[in-house]
Amino acid sequence: ILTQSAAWQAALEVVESKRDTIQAYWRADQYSDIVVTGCGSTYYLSQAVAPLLQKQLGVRARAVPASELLFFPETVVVPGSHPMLLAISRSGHTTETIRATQAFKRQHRGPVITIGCYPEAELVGLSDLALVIHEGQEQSVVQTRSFSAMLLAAQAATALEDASLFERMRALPDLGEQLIATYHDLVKRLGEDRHINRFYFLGSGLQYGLASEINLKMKEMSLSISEAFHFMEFRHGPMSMVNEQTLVVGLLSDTARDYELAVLRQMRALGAQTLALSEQDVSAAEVNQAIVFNSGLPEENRGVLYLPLLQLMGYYRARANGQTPDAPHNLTAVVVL
Ligand code: F1P
Repeated sequence: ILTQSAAWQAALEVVESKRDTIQAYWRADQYSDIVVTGCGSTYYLSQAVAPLLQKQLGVRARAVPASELLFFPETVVVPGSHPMLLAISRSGHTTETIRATQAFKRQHRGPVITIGCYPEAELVGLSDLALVIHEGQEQSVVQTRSFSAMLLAAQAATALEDASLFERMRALPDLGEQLIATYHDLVKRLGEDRHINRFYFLGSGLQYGLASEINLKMKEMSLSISEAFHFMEFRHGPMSMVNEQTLVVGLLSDTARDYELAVLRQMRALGAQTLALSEQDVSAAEVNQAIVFNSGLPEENRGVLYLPLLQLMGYYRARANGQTPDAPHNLTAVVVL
């Protein structure tokens, strides 16, 4: 978790080295829409990347778990359409992702782009274009630095049209390190607070997939009760679970920030502790705690900043519970059928 800025640097370099090829794919008129797929963490990454592609490229994009694409392709691909596939997998060996990609290639003529961390992976061999971030490799079963490096690759790839924006993204590795230095104690304290016994992670738009992934980190590392919701959806039922032993974490967007802060205020009034992650300052009257980025980057490009501190919170919670975060209950690094 603490070494991921090196992987972010590498992700930016990989994207830059393939600049022309990536832009050629984005401009291509050979596809009608984009299907984004993966399993587990990389499905949640797909949930973060699909809305980004749709927003930035102006083409319909949808995230589905690889198993759904494999077993129920007719619920994903519209007959007569010519989709492009973006398959994401840290290992490049997960069975559902491989089989879904093979089936996609048999059934459709659209290009296959992949994002991963292992150059020799089977998935790379199935790709027309592979973005491989070797530096994203990690020994832990749960995905942490691999996830953020692959997310950054996707965000950087959609920023290539705007040279000055891409340049500004080069500040992200340093910003990430500064954030960890500033807020490490805060997330350690929250993670170790045994008074808290349920965690909710709220994110909307581009942040929903990130909230889902951080919820998964908390679950797999520490076996805590943890769930992710869209901000406003939380008020339609799930908030019945809120009490004084709840931590509600909000990954604030740029566009719906006022509504999102209102949800956090409401949960605080119901007794929850609240933590906001935000580009701009948040007053202490709004939330109990805030992590402020001050990156100067729009949410389309700063997604990685939401991750390391919340991954750390899951790590400290796991340690406080007596678990080994690198060896989670019932899990293996690669799931093969
Ligand atoms: C997908 C994945 C991981 C999860 C676990 C099992 O792997 O579901 O997200 O943490 O290790 O595999 P991959 O296809 O991204 O390698």
